Amino acid sequence: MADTTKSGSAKMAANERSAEELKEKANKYFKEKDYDNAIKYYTEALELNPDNAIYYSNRSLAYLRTECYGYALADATRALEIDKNYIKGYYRRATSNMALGKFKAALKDYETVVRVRPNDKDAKMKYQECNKIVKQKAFERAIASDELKKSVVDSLDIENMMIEDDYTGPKLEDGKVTVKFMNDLMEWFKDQKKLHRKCAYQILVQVKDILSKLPSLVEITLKESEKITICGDTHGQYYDLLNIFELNGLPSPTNPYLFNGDFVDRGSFSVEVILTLFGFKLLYPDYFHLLRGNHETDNMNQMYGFEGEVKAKYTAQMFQLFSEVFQWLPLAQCINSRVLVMHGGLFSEDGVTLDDIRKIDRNRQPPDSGPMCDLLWSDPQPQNGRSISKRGVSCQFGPDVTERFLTENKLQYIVRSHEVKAEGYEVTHSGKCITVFSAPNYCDQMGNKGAYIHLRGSDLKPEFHQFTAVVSIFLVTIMNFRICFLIVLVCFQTVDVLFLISRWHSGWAHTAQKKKSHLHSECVKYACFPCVVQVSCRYSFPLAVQRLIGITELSVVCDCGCLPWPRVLCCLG
Ligand SMILES: [Mn+2]
Repeated sequence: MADTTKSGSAKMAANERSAEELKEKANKYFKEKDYDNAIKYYTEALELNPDNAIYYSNRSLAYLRTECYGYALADATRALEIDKNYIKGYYRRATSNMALGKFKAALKDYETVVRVRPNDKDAKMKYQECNKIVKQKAFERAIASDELKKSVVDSLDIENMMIEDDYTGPKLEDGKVTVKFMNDLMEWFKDQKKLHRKCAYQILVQVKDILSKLPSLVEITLKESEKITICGDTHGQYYDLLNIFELNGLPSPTNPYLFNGDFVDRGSFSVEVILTLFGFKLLYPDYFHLLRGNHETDNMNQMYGFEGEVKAKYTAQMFQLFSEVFQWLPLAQCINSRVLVMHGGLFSEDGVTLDDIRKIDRNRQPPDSGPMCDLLWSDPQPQNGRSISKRGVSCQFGPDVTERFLTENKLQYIVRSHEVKAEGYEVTHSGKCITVFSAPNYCDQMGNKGAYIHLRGSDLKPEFHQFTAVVSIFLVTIMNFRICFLIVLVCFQTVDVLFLISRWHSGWAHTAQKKKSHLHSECVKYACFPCVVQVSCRYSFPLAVQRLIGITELSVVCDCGCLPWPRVLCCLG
């Protein structure tokens, strides 16, 4: 008996040692930003030593980096179950909750940290930032009920908006989108010029009208000889969108398209992407189709850049109108009663029918659960059954779930988007669940291909076409903003000197300097170069100076929570 205990504890000690080695290995991968391998080795370490809070906390951070917020939250929670005094665990859990938009839960964790470490200034700052958001949300909710049903459209006087004489860009012809307008618009946007706000409003009002007349489930029929192109996420990558049209031809009645959601956020040219897509919707309402993605929602737009971009390029009021239009985007599309297309995937429960989709009252922000949420958020998984979502929203569904759904609804297969794939597409569930993603080199760093699918009326067989990223936003931006760059850089240098001079007395310089120290190099990973400059500026300049040199709102991605959450925006002046 004594012997077995002894060898048992010896084995445990050996396990702990090898677990430590695995953790070290994982940490190394993490440092190299190879998060998938980091997760792999943290997981192996946890198999050997499942009661180590640090391993869970580290894996949680790796999950945060890969945006698997559901898993990150679970790991942080587990770390705290093991060791409730583990401060990092609270930080991780708070960050996960922030990312999931659960600000109250995050606040509670920051509260704990502040209580335990009353002298930790960093914790205090995060607590205050979070508290501000919670209060702001409460305020928004309080005023929201009064404004219910009131549309921005009612408060606009588009007819009487003046187009200044010096505006040489495209204009709608007699208030209508034409082929010429679309061609001019794409050229105009290509040169990074701004469409006049009157034209933007005209497009939005008209497209809202068209979309609101569509059912939540759009059904189309392709004749034998006809073909449709299905594209996945485009995420504000305007030059890649133009490349799709270059490779596959411009939209037309003989070249119909379906764009499967996530047009905006992340990329710097979301306004250009969405206005171009809306323009084509107006031009060919029956041959150009748009479905809603999880990023055509207020929460996502607030966190991932679109709201900031619209405010910078136009106004907050215009963002409100975008939001109204997004709420009318259909949720799914059925082709020849055989192929079902949606952004996310299938449902958290069996038994959902096409009729249930038709009946969804979609003119709203998606709820936290239920069919509407699932259509926008779920992901397929290789194993049978369902599991909790890595994202922390909706679920993951297995091949058996897909099979049952297809049989019950007499369908052949589903096409969805929502996940970046190295090849731009992926065929899973024995060919019954297809993913298509059309944002190559996603976030300027994933190195993935983009793809689109051709579907012909004759056989409905998916035909995949891949493409690579045209030109990095980095280069385009450098070319177009090089002068602004220099100015900003010079200003930045100057301010740094100013810091030195004014350190002894200036209040704002002190605060700014302190904040600056929270800028981690990691934070700028989603930002392109001008953003990096802006990020620095945001921390260095008082607001008035920021406005003066035309820096717009910008925050950064940071797991350490140095800012509540990213509003990445590349926009100088
Ligand atoms: Mn998505």
